[in-house]
Amino acid sequence: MAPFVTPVLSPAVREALARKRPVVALESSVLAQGLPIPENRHAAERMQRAVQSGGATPAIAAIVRGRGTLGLDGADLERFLCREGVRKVSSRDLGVAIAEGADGATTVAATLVLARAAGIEVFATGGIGGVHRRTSRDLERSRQLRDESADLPELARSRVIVVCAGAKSILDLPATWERLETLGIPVIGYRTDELPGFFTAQTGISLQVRCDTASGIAAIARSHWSVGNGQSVLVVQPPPSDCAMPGDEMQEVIDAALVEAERKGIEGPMTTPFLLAAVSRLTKGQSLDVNLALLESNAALAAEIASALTREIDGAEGSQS
Ligand code: PSU
Ligand code: MN
Repeated sequence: MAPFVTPVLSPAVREALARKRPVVALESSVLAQGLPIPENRHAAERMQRAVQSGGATPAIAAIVRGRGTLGLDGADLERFLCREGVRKVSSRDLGVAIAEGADGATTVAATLVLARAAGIEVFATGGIGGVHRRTSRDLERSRQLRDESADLPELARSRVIVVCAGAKSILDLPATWERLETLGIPVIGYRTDELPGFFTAQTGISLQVRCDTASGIAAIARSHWSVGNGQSVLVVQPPPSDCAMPGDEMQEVIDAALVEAERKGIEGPMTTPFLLAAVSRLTKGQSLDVNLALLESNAALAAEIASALTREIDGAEGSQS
């Protein structure tokens, strides 16, 4: 078997990890595929600043010219923000991108693989991928077939706390919710009792666990892993209330985007980026404001949780000595 190669770390990330200081992983697919130019740059700046303000070190994950990297910055980050020749990389694409020496923007799934390899325990993103809605093409081919993100199985094997705003209603939310349960992935509502739907706080899906403090979330994650569980702990936070969109308005837009995707025969990895772009066009950019605001607030919460986790370790070490 080929030797295990750990990701390349930026000096800041390397130092923080060596000193056991809080680090928050960030994905790059949202920058290179999920958001348009120039909002992708604003997102990178706002997320990294929010992590730093929370006392943690941001670590953007990516495949940089074939090397798994945590702490994408400088000229490399610029290339990703200009999006030229940067492919979308999910977990199964990692090996191909590395072998080909390519630039690859990592999805939640691929970011989890890199975070795991580097020992990073907290990750902030916008929305996770999930079970897509069944299209009429799916029905034509087979009753069983439908698109399902690799984010879900990867969440099921990564001991990482993932902070997000739920999943977008471009997905089949009830099916996604059920799959999270099947996979044994705890979902904790941060200051909410309802699963958020990314642009909106309301989806009508009731959560079973709510926790209003970062230290409480850190404690739940430690307990979850203490019995030998290997799944992520998913923390869901509603979008900031001053810019969240009404659920019914969003539904119309999403339905229109789905019709357009079907008509154009969009499928596979192009589906998520296509739907995101269509939603932003149909809301005349309003969805982008929410998107940036929630990315920032998720990054801030992740930094708080990462700090609480390191305090727990400090506390445990302190009590042993
Ligand atoms: N959801 C969003 N914005 C995004 C994505 C999802 O609101 O940018 C991206 C993430 O990188 C996620 C990926 O991991 O899309 C899921 O893609 P797929 O469904 O092809 O697995
Ligand atoms: Mn897919």
